[in-house]
Amino acid sequence: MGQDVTRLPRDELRELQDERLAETVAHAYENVEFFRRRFDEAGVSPADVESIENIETLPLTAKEAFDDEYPTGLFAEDLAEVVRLHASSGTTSKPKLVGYTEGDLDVWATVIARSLGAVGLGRDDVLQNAYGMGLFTGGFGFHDGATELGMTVLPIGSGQTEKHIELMNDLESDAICLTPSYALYLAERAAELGHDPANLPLSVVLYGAEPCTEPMRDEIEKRLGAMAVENYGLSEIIGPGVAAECPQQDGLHIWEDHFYPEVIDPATGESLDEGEEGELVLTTLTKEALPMVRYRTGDMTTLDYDTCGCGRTAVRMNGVTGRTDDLLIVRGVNLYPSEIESVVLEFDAVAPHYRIDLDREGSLDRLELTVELAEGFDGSTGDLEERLADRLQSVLSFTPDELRLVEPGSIERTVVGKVQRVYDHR
Ligand code: DLL
Repeated sequence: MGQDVTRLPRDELRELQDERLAETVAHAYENVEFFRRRFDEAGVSPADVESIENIETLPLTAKEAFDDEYPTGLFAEDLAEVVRLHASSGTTSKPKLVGYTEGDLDVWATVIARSLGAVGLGRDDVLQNAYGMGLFTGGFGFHDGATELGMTVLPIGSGQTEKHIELMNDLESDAICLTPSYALYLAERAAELGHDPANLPLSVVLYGAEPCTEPMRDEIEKRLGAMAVENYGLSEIIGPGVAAECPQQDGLHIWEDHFYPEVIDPATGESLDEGEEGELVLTTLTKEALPMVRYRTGDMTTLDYDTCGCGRTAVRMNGVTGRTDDLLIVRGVNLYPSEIESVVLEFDAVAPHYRIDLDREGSLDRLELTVELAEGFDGSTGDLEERLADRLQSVLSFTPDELRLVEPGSIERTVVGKVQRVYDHR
């Protein structure tokens, strides 16, 4: 077996990245008019980019590029070379259309296989894929990666909860990949059907595609009686497979031989140091159909370059704490929904289901927080409301204008696609 690239001494990895960055920049410049124009405007020619040291001379790429260049203006290969398209649904804009060559699909399968292998999965294991099999990158991404690893894959997809539970029991499936909100729903549904969710055969739950705080992860582990590990990625870069947790559960390893990460201050675009929280910026190092240079993901995180407890040298990103566009500014207080989630889930008396509604009353913002009570709660709701409000005030210096505790099961569950917890009616 060749050397494991995720454990390379960092200077050796850097040499590989230097080489691949230069190739990517040349490829993007020669084949994508958008990049040629942007690099010319910034006064950088591909010949100037010899190593990662030069990366900051390159312009950042904003999400709007996908809209401006829709449908395939960002592609560096003809459609004849492109063997697959996926899309991420933009809520306000056109879908972001992303293309893959045969080579890109190989890379994708490699990085997902690596992510699955990092948690000990392999040929002898059965994976249930609960991500949507379609234009969304989650389903096909995991399918191809698990196949590459030689796992036995069940492409059930999203929304077929009973089928998942039935087949899981019959086949003694070891692992499932799904969104964190669907993981909780699966546990709930299994209980309704008379199973003890903690006794389902799963040993690994791979969750991703949505934010998930640590207390939410703890809930998933407790309810499903399995280790829950996080996966991260985005369509514009490749899909899932950009970064994955190992069993240390201490940050997600970015597969840096394919994706080069930076963290910037989202307001100024300045690069931040290791450990400082900011917006994750990614550059693809091996993509053919859709090379991306310094792409602003909109996801907030920090990077940690210390060698992980698992021995891998690959940099780790923290779980995404929020998106730059998730930031709620309510009466001058800056809040991320994830911060509210972390406080709410400290309370055993509530279930991990909540929603945030924002309204405007006159010139004032109004935030209403609705939280579900835990099954079997028989205490005083007035008292619980007060304790929740006090805790939010002391941790976040913020009290919702209205805090509502509702019966278990009354907040709608998301069975297909990504959960929405914030409703901005302003
Ligand atoms: O969600 C790819 C994916 C599929 C990742 C399955 C992991 C598992 P998009 O639909 O393009 O791709 O959405 C990408 O989702 O920029 C983040 O804001 C969010 N996201 C993805 N993974 C995580 C995560 C897929 N682990 C956008 N934690 C990203 C928080 C995540 N947010």
